Amino acid sequence: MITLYGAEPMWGLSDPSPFVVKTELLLKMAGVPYQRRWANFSKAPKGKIPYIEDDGQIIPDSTLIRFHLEKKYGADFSGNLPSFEAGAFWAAEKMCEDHLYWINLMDRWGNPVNFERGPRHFFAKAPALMRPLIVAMVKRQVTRNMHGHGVSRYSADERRLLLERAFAALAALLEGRDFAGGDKPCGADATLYAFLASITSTYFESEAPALAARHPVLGAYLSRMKARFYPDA
Ligand SMILES: N[C@@H](CCC(=O)N[C@@H](CS)C(=O)NCC(=O)O)C(=O)O
Repeated sequence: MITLYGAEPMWGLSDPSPFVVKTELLLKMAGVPYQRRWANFSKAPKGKIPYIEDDGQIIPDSTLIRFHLEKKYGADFSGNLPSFEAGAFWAAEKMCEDHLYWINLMDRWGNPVNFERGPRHFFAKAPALMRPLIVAMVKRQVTRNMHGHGVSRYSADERRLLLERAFAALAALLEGRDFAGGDKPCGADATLYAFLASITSTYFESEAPALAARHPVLGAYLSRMKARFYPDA
């Protein structure tokens, strides 16, 4: 039994980390039994979540986990897409992970109301005396990361423009198909769903849900994926 390390369902999502949700979907698609546990960051080989434990082997990183499932379990996430589509969807996955993700992070950590509503709860189990220090330290690190990535150097208006383009790109790719994989989901769907569901969550104060709603194809896609993979949620 594979153990998937992340957090737990919260904010209307299966996990606050879209990378964990992506990995959970890959496990579901591969049909490999798994259980979920809270991560211990000090045991995460890359200091990030998700990581999995498979028969004593620890594998970090959602994409490396995908490769592991392909290699060890023969999972086929390709959807047999023609090479142009496969390339376009791979690029879209990376846009979700390395671009949309950061705008989403900015929404959650950079907006004080959202921070109180969401990320603040990550620290609930920290010792009360140390908690303010730990919160300040982690916030400083996340702020540094967002500056290093560059997302926080954009104004809110600039981020909105980027988001509009990203949603338009995803809508164009999904137009006329039920899933990235065509009539059945493929690996790209794990990523597209995870990051779209996260950034369009109405749990937080954000313009993203309204911007995404301009593309009905995105809402329909999210509903289809949810019905398929989280029918009880
Ligand atoms: N490339 C990694 C990215 C994972 C990632 O960024 N996870 C975030 C949570 S959403 C994390 O653990 N951040 C902690 C950190 O950056 O120190 C993957 O695909 O799994």
